[in-house]
Amino acid sequence: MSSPRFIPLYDYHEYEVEEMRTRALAVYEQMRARRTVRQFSPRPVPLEIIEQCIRAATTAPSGPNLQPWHFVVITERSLKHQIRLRAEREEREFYQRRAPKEWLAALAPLATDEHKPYLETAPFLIAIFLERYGKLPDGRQVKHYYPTESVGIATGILIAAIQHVGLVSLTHTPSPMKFLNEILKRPTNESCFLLLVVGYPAEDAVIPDITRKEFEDVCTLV
Ligand code: IYR
Repeated sequence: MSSPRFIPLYDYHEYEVEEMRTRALAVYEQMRARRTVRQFSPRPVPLEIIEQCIRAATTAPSGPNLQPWHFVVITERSLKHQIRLRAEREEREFYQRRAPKEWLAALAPLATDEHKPYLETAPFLIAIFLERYGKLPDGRQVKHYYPTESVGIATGILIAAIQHVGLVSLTHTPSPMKFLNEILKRPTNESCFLLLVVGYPAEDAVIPDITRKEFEDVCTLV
């Protein structure tokens, strides 16, 4: 085992409190404007923008820095078509049979159903895979710690980055998502965590008239 190596915290930047206040408000205003969108424009988005957002996501903290994620960027028409067909098949099962009544009741304000046209309309689908364990070149397995939390944090950063560049996203979780391993040829140590749909909103996009909880109800100072 080599001994741990430390270097100075070279990229840290401190701001004056007044500047912090401005920045805290700005980040809130920006995140507050984020809404999950289900109607996408087919307008193309430069790939480099998406790649840069994914680079931001890959800076996420992870259980002993094992970075247990893999991002698959899907642009190819036929792949999107296959994904839509398979997702809609799972969703049909979900809405017609699998979903408990309470779940359907919780989803009612969103008016979602098994039809997922946006899986083909949006310019990008990003399948975020979670590596349940790592694999060394010689085939040995590496245990991963807190992979769900790690990939969840990376996904949060990705969603924030997409908002920051002026695009919209939809977090989509057809369940089960195993078909994505098949279609995208991902190895068995990976499970799809989330399918993120990304692009510009359709010009006539609408969003459900729902609200966020009050700050006081979700934050306690002790
Ligand atoms: N996966 C289904 C159902 C669904 C589930 C949750 I949790 C949502 O927040 C929204 C929808 C679908 O995509 O329709």
